[in-house]
Amino acid sequence: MESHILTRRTFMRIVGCSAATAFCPSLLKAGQTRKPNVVIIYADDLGYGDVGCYGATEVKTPNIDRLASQGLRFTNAHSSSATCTPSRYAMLTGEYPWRKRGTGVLPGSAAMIISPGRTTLPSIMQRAGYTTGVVGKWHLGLGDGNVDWNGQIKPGPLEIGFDYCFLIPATGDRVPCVYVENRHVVGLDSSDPIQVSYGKSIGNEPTGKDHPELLKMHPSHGHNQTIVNGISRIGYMSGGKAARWVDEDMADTITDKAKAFIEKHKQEPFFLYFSTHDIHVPRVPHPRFVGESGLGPRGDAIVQFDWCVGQILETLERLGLVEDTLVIFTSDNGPVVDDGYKDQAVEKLNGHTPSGPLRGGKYSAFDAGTRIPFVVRWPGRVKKGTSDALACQIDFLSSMASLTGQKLAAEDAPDSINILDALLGDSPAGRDHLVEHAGTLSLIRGNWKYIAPSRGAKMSRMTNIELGNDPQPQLYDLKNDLGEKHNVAEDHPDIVAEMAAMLQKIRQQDRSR
Ligand code: NG6
Ligand code: CA
Repeated sequence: MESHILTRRTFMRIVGCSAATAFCPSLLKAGQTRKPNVVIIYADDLGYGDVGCYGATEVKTPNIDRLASQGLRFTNAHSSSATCTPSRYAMLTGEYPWRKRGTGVLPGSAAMIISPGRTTLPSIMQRAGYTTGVVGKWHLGLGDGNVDWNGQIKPGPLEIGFDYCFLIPATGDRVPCVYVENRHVVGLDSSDPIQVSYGKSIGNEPTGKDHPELLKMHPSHGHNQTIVNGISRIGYMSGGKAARWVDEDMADTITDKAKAFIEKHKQEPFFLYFSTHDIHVPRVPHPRFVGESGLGPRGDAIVQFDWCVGQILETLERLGLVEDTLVIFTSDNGPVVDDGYKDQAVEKLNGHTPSGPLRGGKYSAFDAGTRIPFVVRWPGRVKKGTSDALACQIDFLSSMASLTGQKLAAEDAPDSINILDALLGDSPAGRDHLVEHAGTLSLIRGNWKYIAPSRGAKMSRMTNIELGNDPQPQLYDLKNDLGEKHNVAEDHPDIVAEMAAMLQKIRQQDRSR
């Protein structure tokens, strides 16, 4: 005889939750079931066309492709900016970066630009009972403006909601070239103190400018200051010799730390922001990846990054956490080929198209600047397939608040929209509109993209990227012209006026949520 009593499993299925593990705050009392862990795998400068599941054929990314085949792949998802610091600022605060001065690409000596005490993505996860960690590239500043790398480094991630951090303080190409774990430089010998300068030269170590014969990789633009590990960087540093990183080991080092964090917190809900150095410059993969792609160091860095993704996925599998973990894979901004080192990226492209079908790249107002690979996997809960929903990393904060059953205060996360239904695949619709940031601002709404007039250079001579600047307004129909080849502003003055006014209004108000 068939029972009329619903088993918990059946009930969960009917209400749209996966069996045994799902967390439905609106349906279940706190503590009744386990919340999903959340892991954000955040690549650096990885383009829309750089991975197999987005059409790359010249470079193989089996782990990312596997993740995509098990999850939901977004075709219209964006970072908030076409460079790193502003994108990350937006992702962690839920605020458009252009609202705040000082959120541009930061030097390694910058103060932290997220004020302690404000609501952040990690702080809301902490509030929901998660153990929170960030491993990898930070680039949001550390300290209060006069950081002493030899003492306690504060404020930093631990002051804005992370319980643990293991950091590349700024970028791989910026000093200081050391790791920071929680509040201290790792492996520092106190008799060899670190000094850092972004102004005058400091110490007496050779620079790339004066001693190019010491370099194993030469700069193509900038990057000619202190030499660390045979590579000259942006900025000067002296001391800290024992603590300096070895670029070739960086992916292994941070992946081990990310795995250890997962392992350590496997019993509790955890939130991990795993922020890789790959595929940013300098591209110096471990020798075991050298030559693997046939595309030179840039392609090899993609292969290495894919390996890192595989390591995280295998760790979740080994610990039996796959069904309990929502994994998001994405990138902080679009692709660049020559970003300042002579690493054969241009010469060895071999037909590979980092931007895929999109125009522009990193730094650009065209869509390749900010439309990035974006996959969400949570087996049993996130519907598998493809989503065209308009999504942005700035929305993680509101969406994770919703996932964990929290209400945000009115002043929190001013531009973060709750798109949880889209992220889970329950709804084909994401945000209504999105403001994008590069040299100028753009507004995406439906099929239309409006790029506000700007006087900047049309083309970057350093990176050879079209920046999207134009003194005339630009309007593109992304549905029929994804590659933004035909500016139809003159054909649709009414739409241009409407979108310009809307952008102006969003700029004037201090919030859009
Ligand atoms: C640029 C650097 C580039 C990269 C970028 C930041 C030069 C000439 N170029 O200024 O190499 O570091 O800043 O990249 O120095 S990001 O992904 O962190 O935003
Ligand atoms: Ca970046």
